[in-house]
Parts: sequence; structure tokens; C-alpha cells
Amino acid sequence: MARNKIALLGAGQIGGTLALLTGLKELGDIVLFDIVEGTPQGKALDLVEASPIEGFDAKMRGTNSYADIEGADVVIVTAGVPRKPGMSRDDLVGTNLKVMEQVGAGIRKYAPDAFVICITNPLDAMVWVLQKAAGLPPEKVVGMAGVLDSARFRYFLAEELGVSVKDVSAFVLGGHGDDMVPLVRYSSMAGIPLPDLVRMGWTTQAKVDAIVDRTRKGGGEIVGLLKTGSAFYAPASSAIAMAESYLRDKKRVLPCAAFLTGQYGVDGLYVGVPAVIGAAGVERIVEVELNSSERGMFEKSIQSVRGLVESCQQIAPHL
Ligand code: TXD
Repeated sequence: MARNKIALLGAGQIGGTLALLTGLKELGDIVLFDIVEGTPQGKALDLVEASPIEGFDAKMRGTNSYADIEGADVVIVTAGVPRKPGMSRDDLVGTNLKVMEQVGAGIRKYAPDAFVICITNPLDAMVWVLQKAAGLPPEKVVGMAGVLDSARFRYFLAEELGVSVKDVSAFVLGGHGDDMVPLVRYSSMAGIPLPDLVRMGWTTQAKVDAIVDRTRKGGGEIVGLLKTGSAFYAPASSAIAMAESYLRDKKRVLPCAAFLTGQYGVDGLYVGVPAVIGAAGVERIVEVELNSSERGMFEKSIQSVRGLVESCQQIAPHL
């Protein structure tokens, strides 16, 4: 059986990390695309030179031509600019919208059957633009943010509880912004709900509230430390988990920015919700029950996403 073909559009901090993880997990052959000449070619060559040491077999090539992504099974999009300290994700709309239109045209022409994972920020709006520009069915275009935000939430909880990260489950609903909704009620340690753990004295409500706040601001915390760009290791791992679930039909239930058609009372927007990812792409959306305070936070997050999409429509009325 021929190897999968994975196209990485953007060969920057996340793109290079995606390529390394794809090699280590032997997910398939890689085409690394960028508009900067030399960067994708140099990173691809450097990566395959690691393959004898790591023991993986994969073809990896760098390119500046969309034609080389022909027939890709999975496309992961990081093309665009990241934020710098003092910038919000929303400040990237003007620049990255135009990039998504270019990238979408390349996918439409050369990889119309691919499963497309968008990473570029502001994520909830950029995945919406990308799906329209590429013209692929909405279930084959998804945004990566929830797996990252949930991983941050899970890590902080595991650190606080003093247990393995493997035994902490949690997820975040809503947009990839500071008003995202980490769901305490649906978080657990080995199946024991987090609110019970507070009552059992494993942690306190104040510490849980602080972890929720740190999760919401997780991206900004790293931008503030790095100063020259944003997070890239955990974002890359998050997108690879989604790609692997598609390529290996694992049916994982992952929080992703998926296109809603009425679920959660939302129609026509990409929003972070738990979704089943399998060989057909987004195969099912999990519509969890929300209490009034959760619903209020979710609505606020939806409003932010709606506002971003409206800005995109003003910049590009044809979308
Ligand atoms: O959870 C999430 N979704 C976020 C997403 C987590 C972290 C980072 N987030 C966003 O991902 C970030 O705000 C950026 O919008 C993207 C990519 O972040 P990265 O850190 O990889 O940025 P880099 O290192 O600047 O890489 C971007 C590459 C760079 O090599 C540019 O030359 C290239 O994109 N680029 C383009 N490629 C193709 N076509 C066009 N037009 C283009 N413009 C820039």
C-alpha cells in the first residue's frame, strides 16, 4: 500500500515541528511548502537526514510550488504570520485572511480530496475563510485549537493534582480566544469528576479557577516569554493527533473547530466542539448539555467568533 502523502503549507516553527512528528510517527511522505525559497527545502533535507538515526522511512521534500502537493491525503496549514507581544490573535485577520485565500486556491486546485487541518490564527475565522476558499465539504476542513487548549488545561490540572497527564481528561469549548470555555464539570481524573475532587480535598475551587484562567491565557503566556513568536511544539502535537485520527480512522473524540449546522444553536460558523475524527473527516459532533453559566460563557465565545467572521466578510465581501 502506498504511503500517505501529507502536505504542510507553511514551513515555519509549527510546520517544521509537524514534519518531524510526522516522520517519528511514520504517518507518510511529506511535502513542505512555503513562499520563502530555501526554508522548506532546507528543513526537509535536514529532517530526512535524521531518519537513519530515528529509524523512520519517509520521503520529505521542500517546495515553493503548490503543484507539488498534488493528491495529498492530509493538508496542514500554518501559513501566515504569528503574533508578537502586545498583539491579540484578532490583529492577524487582515494579513492572514489573504494568505488563507491563496492557500485555499492551491488546495482547491491540487488537493481537493484532502482532509485539511487549519492552524493559522485567528483560528476560528481563518478556518472559515479556508473552507470557503478551498471549496471542500465542511466536514473535510477543520481547525486545530481545542486539542491544544485542552492539553494546556489537562497539563495544569495534572500538575495541581500530582498525577499522570494520562489520567486527566478535559476539554475546552468555544473559540480559540481568551473567552474560550474550559469545562470543569466535564473534566476528570481517572473518571472522577473534577468537582468531586474539590469536595474530596484534592484541590480547591480557587486553584481550579486559576487553572481555567491560565488555560484561557495560555497562548499569550508563551508569546510573552518567547517574544519573537508563539507556541509551536504543543500546537504541532495537537494537529498531528487530529491527522493521525483521520489517516488511521481512529474515531478519536477531539475538541476541534468544526463547522456547525445548528448544533449548540449555531449555524454556519466554525466553533470548538468535541468531534469524532475518522476516515470521513469530522464524522459526528458531540452536543453536550450546558448549564446556564456554561451556556453564558459559550455564547460570549460565539459572539467573538461571529465578530471575527464579520470582519473577514467586510475585508472580503465575496466570501
Ligand atoms: O492553536 C492554534 N491554532 C495556534 C495557531 C497555536 C499557535 C500558533 N498559531 C498560529 O499558527 C500563528 O498565529 C500563525 O498564524 C500560525 C503559524 O505559526 P508559526 O509559529 O509556525 O509561524 P511562522 O514560524 O512564522 O511560520 C509561518 C510560515 C512562515 O515560514 C512564512 O514564510 C509562511 O508561513 N508564509 C506563507 N506560506 C505560504 N503562503 C503565504 N502567503 C505565506 N505567508 C507566510
